[in-house]
Amino acid sequence: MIDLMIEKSDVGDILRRALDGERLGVEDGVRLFESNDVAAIGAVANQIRTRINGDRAYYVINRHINYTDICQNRCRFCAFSRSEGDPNAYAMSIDEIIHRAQTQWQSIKFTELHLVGGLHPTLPLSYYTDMLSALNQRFPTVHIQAFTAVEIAHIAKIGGLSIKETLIELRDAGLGSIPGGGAEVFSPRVRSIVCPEKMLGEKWLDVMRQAHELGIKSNSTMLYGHVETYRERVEHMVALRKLQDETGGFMTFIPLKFHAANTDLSQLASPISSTEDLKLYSVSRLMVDNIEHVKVFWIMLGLKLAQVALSFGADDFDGTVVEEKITHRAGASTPQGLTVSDIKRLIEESGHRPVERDTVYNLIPAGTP
Ligand code: V47
Ligand code: SF4
Repeated sequence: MIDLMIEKSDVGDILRRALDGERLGVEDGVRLFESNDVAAIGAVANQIRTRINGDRAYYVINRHINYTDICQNRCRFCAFSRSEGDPNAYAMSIDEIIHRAQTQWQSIKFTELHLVGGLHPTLPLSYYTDMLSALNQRFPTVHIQAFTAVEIAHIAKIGGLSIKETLIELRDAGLGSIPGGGAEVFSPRVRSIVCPEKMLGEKWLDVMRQAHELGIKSNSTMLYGHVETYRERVEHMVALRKLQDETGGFMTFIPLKFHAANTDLSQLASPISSTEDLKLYSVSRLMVDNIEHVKVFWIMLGLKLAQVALSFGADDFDGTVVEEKITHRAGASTPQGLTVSDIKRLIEESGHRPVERDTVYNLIPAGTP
C-alpha cells in the first residue's frame, strides 16, 4: 500500500529516500511543503514514527506555571505578555508558586513542573534560584523543566554572569531541563517582523549548546503559521538537526501553532488549514531525523487534530498541564488541562498505546502512584 502511494506521489523520490534512511536536504523539505500529497507524506512519516517509537504515544503528568507575564520583549505574536506597570500584569511570589503547585499536588502527583514566564526587567537572579530551590525542597521527586533559552540569556544578563555560569547556578538550584520555547523561527527576516526585540536564533542555539554540554537536556520548538516561508521552516529544522548532531541534547521537537487573537499580528497571519498542520508534523518527522520525539502540544493544536497528528509523525501528547495562559490569551479554545484518564482515552481512540513518561522519557510503569 505505502509503495503504491510513494510510486504515485509527486514527491515519491524524496519519500523513498526518507524511508531508506537517507537524510533529506533543504530543497527536499521545501518540495514536501509544496506538495499536496499529505496522505503519502503522512504515511511515510507514520512509518518512521513507528520505527522509532512503535505504537506508543507518550504523556506526562505535569503542571505548567507561568510565573510572570511582565516582559520587556513584547513579541508581536504574543498575547500573554504585559509591560511593567500595567495594572493587570502579575509576577508571582515564590510562596504563590509553591501554593499553586501544592494545591494541585493534593489531587494528582505530577512528575514534572513546567515553568515559563516573561523577561521581567528587575527580578534578580536569586528569584529564579530561590524558586527552583524552594520547589525542589517541597517536591524532591518532581523534575523541574524551566526557563526557555531566552529567559536563561535574560537571567544571565540580570545576574551579570556568563550563560555557562548561569546554567550552573540554575542547575545547582534544581533545574532539571529546559523547555523548547523562544526558538520561534530562526530566520533573521522573520524575527525582525514578529519578535524584533528577541535575541537572534544563533544565540538561542548557543544557549542550548552550552546547556547540552553541561548535561542539561532540552526541548526544541518552532512557532509556525505567521509570516514564515516554507524554506524558512525547513532551514529552522535543519539548524536544530545540525546542533543535535553535535550534542544529542534535544529530547523532542514541538511545532507550536500560532494563535493570532489579541496579538499585533492578527491582521498579518494567514490562517493555516488542518491539512497544512498535519503536513507540518509529517515534514518535521522526516526532516528532524535525529530528535527521537515529535510532540503535539494538544493545547495549541486542539484535541481532535492532536489525535490525528499521532498518525502523521507525532508520538508525544504532552500532559495534564492544568493551567496555561500563553495560548489561551491568544484565543485557544482547548481546555487548560486534561485528566490522566482523558489523555489515555484520547490516545487510545487515536489507535495508539498510551505510555506515561517522565520529563526525560524514562517510562513510568502503569500503576506507579
Ligand atoms: O516561545 C507565544 C509560544 C512559547 C504564542 O518545551 C505562542 O514542552 C502560539 O516554551 N501562539 C513559550 N504560540 C511556551 C513554551 C512551551 C510551550 C509548550 C511546550 C513546551 C515544551 C514549551 O510559546 C514562545 C512562543 O513560541 N507562543 N505566543 C501564540 N500567540
Ligand atoms: Fe516575552 Fe516570551 Fe511573550 Fe516574547 S513570547 S513577549 S519573550 S513572554
